[in-house]
Amino acid sequence: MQTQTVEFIRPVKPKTTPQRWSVEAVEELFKLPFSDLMFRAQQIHREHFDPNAVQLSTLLSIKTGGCSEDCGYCPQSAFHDAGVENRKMLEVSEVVRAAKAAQEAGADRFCMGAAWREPSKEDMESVVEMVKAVRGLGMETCATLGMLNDEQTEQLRVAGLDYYNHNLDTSPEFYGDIISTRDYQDRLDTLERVRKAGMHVCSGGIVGMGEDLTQRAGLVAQLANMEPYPESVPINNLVKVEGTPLADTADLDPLDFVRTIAVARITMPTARVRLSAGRQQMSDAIQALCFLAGANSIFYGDQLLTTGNPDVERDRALMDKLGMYPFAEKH
Ligand code: SAM
Ligand code: DTB
Ligand code: SF4
Repeated sequence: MQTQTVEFIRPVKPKTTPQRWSVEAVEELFKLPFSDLMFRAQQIHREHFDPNAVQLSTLLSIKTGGCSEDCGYCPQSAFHDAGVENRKMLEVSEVVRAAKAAQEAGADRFCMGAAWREPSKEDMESVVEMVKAVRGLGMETCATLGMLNDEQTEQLRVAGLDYYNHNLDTSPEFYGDIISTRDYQDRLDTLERVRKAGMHVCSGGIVGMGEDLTQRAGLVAQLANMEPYPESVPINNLVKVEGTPLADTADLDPLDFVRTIAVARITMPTARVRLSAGRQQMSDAIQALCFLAGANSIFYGDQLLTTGNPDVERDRALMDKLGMYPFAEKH
């Protein structure tokens, strides 16, 4: 791995590394002076990663809309009228075509997302074929399909799934304000099954949903205290979609988003922290601060699931401007 650590900012290991992060300790990190927080995050980032390399994941919605869950942020919930057209599952050939295009554009991971509470037996048959085919292209595979049982995690592992994305989304205390059709424990149970099956865990959350600082810290503490913590941690800024209950939520101060990235980096030093949804609405300057705070992964390609993302040209220009490069091209 290429390291570019300069002597005078060589990371200093804290004398006592907390094994478990209390919500209070995470909240204290959030309250640090901005420069001190960024400095700590940079130290830890450089201890574990090439600070100029960014991992690129492309998303594809393999089944869109009509979801039976009532997540307040999500345009794909059947409870809301966000104008998303319900579509049946894509054919395997369509998924492979999209994965090849993503690979040619420089993505190294391909994430297949479905608007399901959980996949059915028939759904799993198609998903298994998709995972095998994308893996066959030499890409890392990721899927996000809702809740899984033991049989399904095993099927995905055998098919060659590298990562399973299942977000905790917010703190246990705020969860009920956002979702009523499932419990926090349901999410934790699926994550445990994914881990037990031997796949990498991708789990993060959304900020800017009206949570207070303690609740934001509560999400990070939950993630950081998982044993082990997730290999991949997507931090999403709420994309406000007309027709969803959260459409009129007050804007999060962009610097508070940057702080969340920094706190995730400090509490989960070896995780890939992904600057996820919300980049289209973000300035280059804020994105640069997110990279400085320890983000080292992005969604790459002009579409998230149902909403937009910066196009490849804008992201390539941003990487060039910052002297950054795709992780897979240099490593
Ligand atoms: N249905 C599956 C599930 O909920 O796990 C997989 C797809 S779901 C769309 C994946 C994740 O997208 C959610 O957990 C949430 O974190 C994120 N997401 C959905 N709508 C969003 C929005 N409007 N803004 C930011 N993130 C969002
Ligand atoms: C994640 O944490 N964010 C992605 C991915 N995992 C599946 C999804 C973002 C969705 C944003 C709203 C949309 O495009 O529908
Ligand atoms: Fe369904 Fe996932 Fe959207 Fe919730 S976040 S409504 S489970 S697609």
